[in-house]
Amino acid sequence: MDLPMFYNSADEWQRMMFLYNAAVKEVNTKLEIINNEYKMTKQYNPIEHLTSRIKSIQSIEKKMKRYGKDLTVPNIVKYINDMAGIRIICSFTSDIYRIADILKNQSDIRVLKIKDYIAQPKPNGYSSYHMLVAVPIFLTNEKIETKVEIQIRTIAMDFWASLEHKIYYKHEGYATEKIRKELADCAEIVAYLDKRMMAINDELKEMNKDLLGNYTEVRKTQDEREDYSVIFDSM
Ligand code: 0O2
Repeated sequence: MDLPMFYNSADEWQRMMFLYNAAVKEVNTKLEIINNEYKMTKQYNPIEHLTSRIKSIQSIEKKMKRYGKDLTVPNIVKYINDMAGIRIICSFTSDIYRIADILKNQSDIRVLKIKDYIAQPKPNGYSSYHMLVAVPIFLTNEKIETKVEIQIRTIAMDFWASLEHKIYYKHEGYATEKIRKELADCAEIVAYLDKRMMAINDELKEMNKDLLGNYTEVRKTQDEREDYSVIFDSM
């Protein structure tokens, strides 16, 4: 009789954590490559910074309780989508969709779910782009698709979310109606700020394009001059 590869829950737990850690590494590497390519080819980095984490046991317990499920490894794998989480912070909203599209187009990434809380913010004002993806983890003898939740947001959205997380999201019922209202107002300001910053950035890009256009013209005439000088010298 074949022995199951992982025959008790401690081993199952260890294997699960190993896979989620590997998945975070895989996606982090992909993102680093994308950002470096942008830096090399466009002198621009769409990713301001990124953080990653494996969900804490307290957070897992809380979520499983909320879902009314027993705390078992198969249940965690099945019901908790954000065991492996990566948060990407961008300067502009356009970068968010750019990064999301690049990831979606990678052949080894399978998109399982998209939640666009930017197009449709949550009633409390929460705004962020969530992608649930499966990435293949290649082991010695098998390939295991592992889920990673990728949250992509601007610096301003992140500022709002981390404050809201601290004062309300984790302690439902704790915040007063006034605080809730204040937060919703701030979320609107954040959305407005992001729009204005992106408009400034678009304007700068247009100006740069014009400048670069002129620069290319100057280079061309200089290059032509240099070419002539080579011809003249050799005559
Ligand atoms: P923590 O502490 O960040 O880990 P689903 O994935 O569809 O089964 P879930 O998990 O509710 O259901 O998915 P969703 O809506 O994508 O939210 C997942 C994560 O997004 C949360 O993880 C938060 O990190 C963040 N998030 C969602 N809504 C809010 C919000 O209103 N405010 C803030 N600040 N963050 C939010 P966790 O596990 O809930 O928390």
